[in-house]
Amino acid sequence: MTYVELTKKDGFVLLTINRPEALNALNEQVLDDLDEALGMIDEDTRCLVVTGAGTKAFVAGADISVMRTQDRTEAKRFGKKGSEVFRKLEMLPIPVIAAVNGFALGGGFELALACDIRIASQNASFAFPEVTLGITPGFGGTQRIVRLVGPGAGKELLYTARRVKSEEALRLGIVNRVVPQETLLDEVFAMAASIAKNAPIAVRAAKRSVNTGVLCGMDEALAIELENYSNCYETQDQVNAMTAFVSKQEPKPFENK
Ligand code: DAK
Repeated sequence: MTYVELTKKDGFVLLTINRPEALNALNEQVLDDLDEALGMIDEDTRCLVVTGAGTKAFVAGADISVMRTQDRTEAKRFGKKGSEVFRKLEMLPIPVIAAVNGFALGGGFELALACDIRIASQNASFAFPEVTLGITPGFGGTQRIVRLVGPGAGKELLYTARRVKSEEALRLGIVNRVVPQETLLDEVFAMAASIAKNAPIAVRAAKRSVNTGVLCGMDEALAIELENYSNCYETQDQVNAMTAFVSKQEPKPFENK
């Protein structure tokens, strides 16, 4: 892969978009590499962290020099590719944390929105500049932002292209936490590690319940939760953890069984 690096950590994996000379902008090769990298996440991985190389940008958007030359057909194909890769990321069975270390603009904001959790550095900023370029977001941003912050706040960001700094992003609910850039990765790694030590079958079931249930009416969503919840029973991890609790023993590490 040319522009994406995967680094295995203890129980989780760090994925770095590595094209700092263009502030990690997304061209076809970056999207292909991202797709390939997501295909390499194995069953042992319990959490994924996504970040951008360097200290300036998470991802400064889709590559404008590529988009400038596209006609409507090519734009549709490029949008479809990005949309599918981001959906693949969103639908990974494991939690995904975006460590937003700088500009998250356009397609970069959309990439962060496809993750489950966003932690931002103090210098991070978010915007949809697409309408200043004569287009709209094309990698799922219009749909994910309104689901995250509601239609009123989401539409304001989409229509105005206003750049939101990390503290405002925190108030709007775009990010979960804001931390100094120097400690961003350490804090995100600590969160990834805390997820990784929990029962993987249960964590994945919780993600499935949220991702599927949020798109349904309440009755259907509760039925989905019930199914995912009851499927955790009779797993080795559930039996061992509850047995350890009632017998006041130290719980064993979870084995994903
Ligand atoms: N594309 C290509 N190159 C980019 C880039 C981008 N989005 N962002 C930055 N770069 C490049 C710059 O051209 C520059 O390259 P060189 O000139 O050194 O060769 C290098 O990165 C460093 O950038 P600057 O010199 O501009 O750095 P500054 O600190 O002065 O400014 C900046 C940083 C982030 C404020 C500025 O670079 C900037 O405004 N960048 C563009 C941000 C932006 O507008 N992003 C949103 C792009 S629109 C769709 C599919 C996808 C999308 C929409 C529709 N369909 C197919 C339907 C998504 C759209 C977008 O993402």
